[in-house]
Amino acid sequence: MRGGSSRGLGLPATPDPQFKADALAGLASSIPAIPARWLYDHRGSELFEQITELPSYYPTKTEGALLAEILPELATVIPDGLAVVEFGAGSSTKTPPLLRAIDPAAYVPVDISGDFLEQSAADLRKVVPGLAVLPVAADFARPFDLPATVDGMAKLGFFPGSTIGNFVPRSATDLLRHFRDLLGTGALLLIGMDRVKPVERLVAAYDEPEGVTAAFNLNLLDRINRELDGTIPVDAFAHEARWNDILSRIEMHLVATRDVDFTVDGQAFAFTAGQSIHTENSHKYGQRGARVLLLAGGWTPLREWEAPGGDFSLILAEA
Ligand code: AVI
Repeated sequence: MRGGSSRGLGLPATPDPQFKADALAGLASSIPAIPARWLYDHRGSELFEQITELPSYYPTKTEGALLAEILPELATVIPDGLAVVEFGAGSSTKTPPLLRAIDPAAYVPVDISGDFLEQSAADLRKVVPGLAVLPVAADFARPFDLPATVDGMAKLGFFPGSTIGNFVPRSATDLLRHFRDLLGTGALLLIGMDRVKPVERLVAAYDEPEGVTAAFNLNLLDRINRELDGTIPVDAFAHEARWNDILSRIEMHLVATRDVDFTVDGQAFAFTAGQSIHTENSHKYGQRGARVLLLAGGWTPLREWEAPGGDFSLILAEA
């Protein structure tokens, strides 16, 4: 769930009002929780890129290898000359091979982070000459318009990385419906979904010895201190990755290691040792569950490709 705003050192002139509202309400809640989109300031986005390279974080590498393997087949099932719309494009490295294989007329990367977007659009124009690259700086989960140039073109939505897993199922179906409304009836969607697997592997992917995921999670507290005038003693919180079996998801938490008092934007908070702030969900799907989620979101699965051992899947669906 890439999102939020990244802004340099010190207090920004105007803190993001939604970040402030989410952080204050989330910390005051009886079950403290802050939406995962706020993990992705500039530092958080850098740390996430590092996470994707970690040996135990399998999703990015597994999906990349699977995509490379199925490109020739994808090229036969996806028509040429359509507009590819990538949701949360970031600094995606998966896209150039896909674009070369399916030969679209236009590519529309959509990302909230203007920095990443402009850089990757410029890189892409060099590696796929002749392709119309039409970046859109927007939060893909909220309403936005596609560039007029792609009006009338058939569309392929591309939503890799298992980012759908960062939405609770009800929001995930809303998001899929929003993609359907945006892309239109008859559009295609290629989506990456992470699968349920042994708990030890799941937890190891989100709490590794290198400590990068811990830094990614704890950066949220630094961000609150920096942008919302907080006094949170960051060293009094520890990263924890928990498997929630009934909800089929990895949860990231920041757990207080001692009793702490702090303020955020002048508001006082007290946490007791062991109390946690829930910061992210990463849902994992079984084969049938993934298909049902797509159907509930208005997409009919057409083809599915599985990584070895059923670790990850790429599904092509039609609106
Ligand atoms: C972006 N998203 C798919 C990642 C995931 O696996 O849920 C975010 C992440 N959080 C911790 N590690 C990776």
